[in-house]
Amino acid sequence: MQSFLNIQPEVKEALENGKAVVALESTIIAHGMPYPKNVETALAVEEMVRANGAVPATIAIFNGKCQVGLTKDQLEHFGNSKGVWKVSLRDMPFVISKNLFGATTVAATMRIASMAGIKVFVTGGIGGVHRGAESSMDISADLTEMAQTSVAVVSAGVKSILDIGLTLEYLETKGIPVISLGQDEFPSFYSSRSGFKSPLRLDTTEEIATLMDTKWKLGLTGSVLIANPIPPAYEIAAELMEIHIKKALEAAKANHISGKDITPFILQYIASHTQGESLEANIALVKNNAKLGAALAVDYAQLHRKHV
Ligand code: PSU
Ligand code: MN
Repeated sequence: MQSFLNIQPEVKEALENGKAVVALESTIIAHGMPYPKNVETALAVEEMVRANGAVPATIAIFNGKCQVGLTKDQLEHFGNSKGVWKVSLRDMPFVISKNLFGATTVAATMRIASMAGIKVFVTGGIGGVHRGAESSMDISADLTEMAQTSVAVVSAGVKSILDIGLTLEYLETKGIPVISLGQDEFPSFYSSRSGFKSPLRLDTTEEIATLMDTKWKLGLTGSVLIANPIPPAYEIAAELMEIHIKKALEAAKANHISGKDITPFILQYIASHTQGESLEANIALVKNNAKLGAALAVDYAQLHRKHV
């Protein structure tokens, strides 16, 4: 496995010394936001992780290697080139064996983070059960990966392009604790509300770190999903987003978009039909998640050192 992994020296040193490290995904850079905002955001998110006491490790597949920690030039490459694959678990063996370049989804990023020994991962929104999944069977590999890989995922909840109710059911089936920070309602990415009660609520990163530590010490493998509500100043009303989402879903159907292209298509459609407002919200919430993820990684590292 080591021959497939390439861990940047700073990240390696931090991991060897039990310091806090936060994994970050690259699909959000290559396929989730337009250039150059995507690269600016990726750098700002890394800076936010550092400012809060942890070492950032952005993960991608670079020339067939699972790269843990990217240089500025590598980030630029992922943000600004056309031939970058969107890599979920299914695509990993192909992209790696062909020495290609791939931006990793939540599922693939978690897996590579786990190979490297990283326990906290920050993203914007996870993939989940799509609307209409009862006939399309479109369920993201992010969920099955969260069922088995022991890396905590910090998100802003689940975007309502998905069926939030069914996604929460699936997470329950797979034994994944879902924690909303500081509120009883589960947030829905652009909005702090979703209409669904959060399965769990915790108010501090210390409590979340203790829950992670307890879960994994019990031998319960798999993720913990942390839902961090978007900062109020950037919220977009759920009713307003629903109009755009409905149109995006119709456009996806009309254009015969299928499989792995559905999520990026819908995200891009919404971004281009909301005059950039959704992009600004997206950037703000990812930074907010990076701050929380770094604090969580610091608490988890401290707890883990004490208990070893
Ligand atoms: N949801 C978002 N933003 C994103 C994604 C999902 O709000 O950028 C990306 C993530 O990389 C996620 C992936 O892991 O899409 C899920 O794709 P799929 O539904 O094809 O599994
Ligand atoms: Mn899918």
